[in-house]
Amino acid sequence: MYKVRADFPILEQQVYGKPLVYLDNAATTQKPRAVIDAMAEEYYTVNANVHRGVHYLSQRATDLHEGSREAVRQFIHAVSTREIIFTRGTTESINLVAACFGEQFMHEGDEVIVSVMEHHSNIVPWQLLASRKGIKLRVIPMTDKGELELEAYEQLFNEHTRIVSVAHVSNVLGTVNPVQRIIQIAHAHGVPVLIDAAQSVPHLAVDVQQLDADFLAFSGHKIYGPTGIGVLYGKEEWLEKLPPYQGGGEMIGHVSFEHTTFNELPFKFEAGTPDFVGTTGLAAALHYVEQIGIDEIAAYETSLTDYALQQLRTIPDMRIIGEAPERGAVISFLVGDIHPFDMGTLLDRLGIAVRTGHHCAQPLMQRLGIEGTLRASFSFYNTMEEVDALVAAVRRVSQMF
Ligand code: C6P
Repeated sequence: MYKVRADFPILEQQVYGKPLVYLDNAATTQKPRAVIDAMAEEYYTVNANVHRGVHYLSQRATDLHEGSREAVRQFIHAVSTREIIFTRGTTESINLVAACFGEQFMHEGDEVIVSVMEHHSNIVPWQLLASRKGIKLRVIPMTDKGELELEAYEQLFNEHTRIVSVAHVSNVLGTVNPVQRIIQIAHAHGVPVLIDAAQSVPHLAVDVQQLDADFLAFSGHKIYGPTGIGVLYGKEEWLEKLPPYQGGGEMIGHVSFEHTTFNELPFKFEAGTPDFVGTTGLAAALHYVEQIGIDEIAAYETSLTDYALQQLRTIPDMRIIGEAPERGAVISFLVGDIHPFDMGTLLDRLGIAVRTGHHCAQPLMQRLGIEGTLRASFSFYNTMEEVDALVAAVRRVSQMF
């Protein structure tokens, strides 16, 4: 795996005279040359607006853009490219479902089920809908180890339940939630499910058909692609029933002042000029990941995470936040009563980039009774030596307090 590091020039640098140890991959991943080059190449040689021109460059740009949609379809095993909507990222994808599904299928008193470990982007869009339409949020609780309580989840269903929206992998606890089971239970009640796959698609194989997910959202920048591009997968039967998200060019069939018709899927949900260079970058990133192999990535990152957990636990007063057995490449921790921000700032001076704070999951922090954590999150380009550097630095900093 170590040979891939050469593909990421940014990792070669030093910060404060120390080798950079980048362990903030859950926030965003670094970009391989293949992604940067594919985007630069498009700007240098192809750039033209898509779906609009009869001219050569526009047709080439359109082919690239639609080819990228096909690459996404293959990567998550969707049935059709009609089910792949390009968005700005996970946040916009979830907002789209909350707005459009909410508009069509939810009325005052109806309920959405989310979990206590959701990122704000899977809470606030539903709260906005609540303030517009008077719907209610119901919350799946979790154990102290950070596992969702499935019996309590089943109890939340009633005749008002319209949709379930849960994270596949927690960006704080690392817990891999049993989404297949969560979907089965929802479907047994006739309720569709949206999966927030921001932290799963980059790290483990995701097959929307096998999961039987109704909607699934992820971000390009967390899977080695560019910022500003993301995906909403939706089953065609659902997408057909939803109203458009935004109005503008691209999403229309015919416009007159008297009556406007809308474009077919997936364009109905893609108003305005799309980020067609971003989609090229995303496709290059997915191709890059496929070349390494998502199962190889999962296995390597698991060994890295297991090793890090084992080593971190040798530090006195270490508290790992999130002890679910099924976990991804994310470790949250606290040491004694050292404030995460203080520890994070000192780790930074030693070249170690981790995230500190509430990680956009304040209700989860409230459940845990803490204000925030330190969080190390891994990628396949991280090494065991970098884990050693993290552990040595945490030990050193904790001795200073
Ligand atoms: N979490 C983190 O450091 P966007 O910002 O749209 O690309 O992704 C939002 C999002 C949604 N769900 C989950 C589970 C996430 O982890 C994130 C992004 C980053 O944890 C930035 S706050």
